[in-house]
Amino acid sequence: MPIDPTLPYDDRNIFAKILRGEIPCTKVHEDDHVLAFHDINPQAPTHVLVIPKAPFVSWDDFSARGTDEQIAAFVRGVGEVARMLGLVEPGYRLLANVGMNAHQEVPHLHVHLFAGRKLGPMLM
Ligand code: IU
Repeated sequence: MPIDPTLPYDDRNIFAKILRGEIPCTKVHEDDHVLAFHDINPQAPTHVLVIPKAPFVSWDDFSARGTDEQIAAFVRGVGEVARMLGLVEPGYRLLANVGMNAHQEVPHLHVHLFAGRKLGPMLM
């Protein structure tokens, strides 16, 4: 079920549990600010989720409340994951769903990173 992104952050969500180590994930990268792991239901040969360690519900919440330092660390982290996985050539796609219409299901900001096949010009 899509979530209501206007609700306050709820640390019972699945990605908060992953961050606390209560639920395992297939980790791709981790630093002080960012965790990246493989999506359990991949939609492309490479489908990685990149999340900030700090509690933000969505891209909207993050862009409004995140500090410049948090935002810079997250943006750099996403780029680093893509470079680390060797995805810059021939390319990759980033996607962040926000709210009901976009079908955001987990109320902790995550950026999807898709790669490994031609993704086409349209929305997935
Ligand atoms: P969405 O943007 O909120 O719709 O994406 C949520 C993603 O989280 C979706 O691609 C799920 O397959 C993925 N996911 C996961 O990787 N591990 C989980 O335990 C759960 C969802 I629940």
